[in-house]
Amino acid sequence: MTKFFASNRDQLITKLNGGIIVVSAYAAMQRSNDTAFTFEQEANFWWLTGIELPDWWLIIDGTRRKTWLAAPTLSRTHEIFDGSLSPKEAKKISGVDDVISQDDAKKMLRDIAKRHSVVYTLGEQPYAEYLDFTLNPAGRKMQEQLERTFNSVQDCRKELAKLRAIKQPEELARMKKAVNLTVAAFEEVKAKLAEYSYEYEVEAEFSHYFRKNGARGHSFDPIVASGKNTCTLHYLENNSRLKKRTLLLLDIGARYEGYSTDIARTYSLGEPTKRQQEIHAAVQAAHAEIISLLGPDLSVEQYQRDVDAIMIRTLMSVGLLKDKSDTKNYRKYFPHAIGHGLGIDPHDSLGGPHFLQPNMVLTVEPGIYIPEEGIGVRIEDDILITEKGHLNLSGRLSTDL
Ligand SMILES: [Mn+2]
Repeated sequence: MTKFFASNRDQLITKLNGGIIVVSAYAAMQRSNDTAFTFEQEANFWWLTGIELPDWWLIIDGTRRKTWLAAPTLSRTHEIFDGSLSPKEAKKISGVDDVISQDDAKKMLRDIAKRHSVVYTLGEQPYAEYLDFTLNPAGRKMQEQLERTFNSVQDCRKELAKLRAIKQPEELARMKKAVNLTVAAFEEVKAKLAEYSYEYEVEAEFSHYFRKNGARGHSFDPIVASGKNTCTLHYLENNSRLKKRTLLLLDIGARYEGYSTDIARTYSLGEPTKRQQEIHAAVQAAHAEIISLLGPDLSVEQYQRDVDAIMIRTLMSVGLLKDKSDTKNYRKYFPHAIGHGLGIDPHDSLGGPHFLQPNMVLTVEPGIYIPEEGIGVRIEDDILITEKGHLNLSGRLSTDL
């Protein structure tokens, strides 16, 4: 993959017309007392370097086409407990010209700032205010440090998102493996459905399957929701007893070789009721119809209008909407987006395109949630946009109840 990371840096240099780019890896985050959460790298940093460790920096001089990694200075204790990466190994993974210390990097940046007034970095994440959690501090720290050195610090998140939205052959190969692994796990769980008594047993089956087959684990915390829990969109407790004649909503994806999957199916526990069958069939039909719309050059605005029309018609067909103008109930019974980009992150940015393009990967996940009836159904597939249309990467997994 060394060539892949090097060519990604070249693509970014071209996109920014040369220029100086400095980005930081994520920092490790505290779990409790003196232990850290399992480290997950910032997706852009990984895409540019392949380095999976915290606190490293990438420096790109786009004018001279030179690249460096700056290694954090680790204490001896830190090295003994957490291991480290030698400069030689880091160079081999990333293909950068050189690996230097962060003290040397700071001196170098002061020097570069004499010739360049502008530096690009990954600033504060957009929508930061809407996210109800604390962001990783590494990006902000880097931004503040650069503001002390350069006249102007500019954000290159958008440019990176646009580049990353178009998946390359190496990435598609990995994503297909991740999808196949997730599909196989769903098939195994569905075949053994009668054996489980609690939601967490189903979760454990997926975790076991993923790790046993070499996946890092889950792309996101798995959703295993039964009965009324199916109406909580991001239900994560996964601890209820499975009751007969209720639904089981599974929204899960393996993370494999750096790439995410995101698939949802809704199954019935025992014989489904007439109403459960009716709602499931309605979502299943909408899901197939929406996927059939996808292809290159589809206007994103037009797609959203068509999705709304299909979902409104679907909700009317099962008696949940009286007419098209009832937007309040439309948002009540289908309260989330129809999908999102997929890649290194389970919610990868598509770079805000006006039209879909070949080699974008996105999810399609219509759902209907009726809290007053304890019925929630979601069906989600991972779709690759191709030159001629689309390919449903998870399409071989049955969407049946
Ligand atoms: Mn999703």
